[in-house]
Amino acid sequence: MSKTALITGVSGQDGAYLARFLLELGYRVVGSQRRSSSLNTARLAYLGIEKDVEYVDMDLVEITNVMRVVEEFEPDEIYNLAAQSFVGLSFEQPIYTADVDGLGVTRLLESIRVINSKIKFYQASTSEMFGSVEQTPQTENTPFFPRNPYGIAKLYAHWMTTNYRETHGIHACSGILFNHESPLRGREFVTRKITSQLAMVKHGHQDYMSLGNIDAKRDWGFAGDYVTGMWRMLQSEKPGSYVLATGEAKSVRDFAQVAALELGFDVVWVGNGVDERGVDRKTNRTIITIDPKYYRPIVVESLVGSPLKAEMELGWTRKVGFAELVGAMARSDDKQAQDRSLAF
Ligand code: NAP
Ligand code: G4F
Repeated sequence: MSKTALITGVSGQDGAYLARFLLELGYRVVGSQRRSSSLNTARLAYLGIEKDVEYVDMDLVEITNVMRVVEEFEPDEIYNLAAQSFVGLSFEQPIYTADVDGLGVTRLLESIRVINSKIKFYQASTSEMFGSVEQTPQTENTPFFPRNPYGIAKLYAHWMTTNYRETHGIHACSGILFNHESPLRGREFVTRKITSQLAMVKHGHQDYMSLGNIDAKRDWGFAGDYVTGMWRMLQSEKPGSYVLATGEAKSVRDFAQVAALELGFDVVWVGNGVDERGVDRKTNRTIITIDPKYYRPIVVESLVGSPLKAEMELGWTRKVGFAELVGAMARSDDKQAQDRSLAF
C-alpha cells in the first residue's frame, strides 16, 4: 500500500519539489496551505503536479486545525516546511515568526504524540541557527549562535524536535539545510532577486537593480537535490539531525557576477561601500547599485556547511553545482522577463 505524506508549506519552493519527488515514488501527497483568498499553486503548476496533490487548509498557529488534519489524513510521514522563512522580515515580525516557526512545530509534535506517535516527522531547520559561526565549516556538532528572530525561532523548533525524539521516541529528524535555490525561489531572496531583476534590466523593463551587503557569503545548492535528503532522513533506521550543504561558500557579489554574465552583461565593480556599483563593461551602464535599505540590522557574514554525515549515513549527494544553478535560474528568468510571464 502506498504511503501518505503530509507536506506543510506545499505552496513554497521546497514544498513543490518535495511533492514532485514523493509523487514519483508513489506516495499519496497531501499538501497543507494556510488559507488566503485563493489557492497558491503556481509552483506546483510549473512542475506539472498541481492536480496530483490533495489540498487541505491548515495554519500552524491553530492547534485544533493541526490536530484535525493529522487525524483525518493519517499520514505516515509529515514534512514540516511551512514557515515565515524570510530573515529580513523576522526583524519586523518577531512574534509572528516565533509563533509559526517555533510554536507551530510544537503544535505538530504534540499532535503526533497524541494521535499517533508512529508518524515520522521532518523539521526544516536552518544554517541560520549557526549565525555568528563558531567553527567553519559548520557541522551537526557546531555550537549554535543565531543572530535574528528567524534563526532563534528555528533553534527552539530544532531543540523541540530533538526533545520529542529523545523523550517520546518519535522518529523526528531535523534537517539543518544551508541555502538552496531554484527557478521557483521567492523573489525577495537575494539569488532570485538578482536573476529576476537583471533579466528585467536586460529586457528594458527597469534600468538597474539594488542590493544590500554584497560581501555576505552563503553555501548555495539546488533545492531539487535537497528535498531528496529530507526523504532519506525519514527512511533511515535511526532518526537524527543532518546538515545538507555543498561545502562551498560564494558571495552575493560572485552570484551577481555569474548571473549577469549568463544574461549577457560583463560586470566590473567600481567604488566602495554604499557607493559601489556594478557597471556593464560593454555599455558602461550601471546595472547594480547598493541601497542601505537592504542592509540587515545585524549581519550573518558567512555560512558554509559540511554534508559529510549525510553523505556517509544517508548516501545523500548533491548533483547540481553553483554555475549550473545560477545558469538555470538566470535562463528561467530571462524567459519570464521576455514573455512578461511572472507566474511566481
Ligand atoms: P518558502 O518558499 O518561503 O515556503 C514557505 C511555505 O510556508 C509557504 O508555502 C507558505 O505559505 C507557508 N507558510 C507560511 N506561514 C504559514 C503558516 N502560518 N501556516 C502554514 N503555512 C505557512 O520557503 P522554502 O524556501 O520552500 O523553505 C521551506 C522550509 O525550509 C522553510 O521552513 C524554511 O524556513 C526552511 N529552510 C529553507 C532554506 C532555503 O534556503 N530555502 C534553508 C533552510 C531552511 P504561503 O504560500 O501562504 O506563503
Ligand atoms: O537570500 P537571503 O534573503 O537568504 P538568507 O537570509 O540567507 O536566508 C535564507 O537561507 C536560510 C538558510 O541559511 C533559510 F533558513 C532562510 O529561510 C532563507 O531561505 O539573503 C542571503 C544574503 C544575506 O546575507 C543578505 O544580507 O544576501 C544578503 N543580501 C544582500 N543584498 C540580500 C540583499 N538579501 C536579500 N534578500 N535582498 C538583498 O537585496
